Amino acid sequence: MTTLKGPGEAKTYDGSGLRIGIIHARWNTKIIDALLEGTKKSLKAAGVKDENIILQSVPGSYELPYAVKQLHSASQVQSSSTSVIGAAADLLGSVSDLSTEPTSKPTSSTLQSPFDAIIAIGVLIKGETMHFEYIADAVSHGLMRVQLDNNVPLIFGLLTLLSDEQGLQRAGIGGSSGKEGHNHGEDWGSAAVELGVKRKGWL
Ligand code: DLZ
Repeated sequence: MTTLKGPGEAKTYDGSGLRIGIIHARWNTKIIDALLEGTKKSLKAAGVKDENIILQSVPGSYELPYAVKQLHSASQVQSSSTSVIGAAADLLGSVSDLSTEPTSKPTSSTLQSPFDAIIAIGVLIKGETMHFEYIADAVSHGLMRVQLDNNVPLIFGLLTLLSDEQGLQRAGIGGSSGKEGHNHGEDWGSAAVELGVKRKGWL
């Protein structure tokens, strides 16, 4: 059934040749974890190999733009290297998730960046002060800037919510059953694959 909201019917894209970075904040962990599950599920359903899904975390959403920028910087440090992912790990600190060398060889489209697309995931929940507004605005602009500066698709996985329940619903774990709502992570995974594949065609 076609719904009013959502990305609409999309073709299935083959993600088997893609390398996808996921950077997520850890604030509001229960919602983040469910969103991550949904994201990885749709990446894998599209054929993205486990070893080509590179996961990294930062404390809060405010740190997302910097972390994404650092991942791209790895390519400038080590552009013709066989270990751009290793360079990304060095720049972000030593994290085991980032130390795995991807199995697929870089293509012409990935020579500029170790990734075909990056997904930035954060959950901001409004409190009693203006903190939420400032962070939501800064992170949104920061992520758009880093996307355009690096010419690599960046999927906007930042939820800006007025209540905890809104977040649980958008992660598919809402209501008294803990199963209500739609997991937006699944849409972000599909968007990353579509944009990663299309980017190769646009280059
Ligand atoms: C400080 C803070 C607050 C109050 N709320 C959130 C939130 O709802 N979601 C989120 O991702 N991060 C939050 N943070 C942390 C900031 O994003 C950031 O990590 C700190 O201000 C340190 O820079």
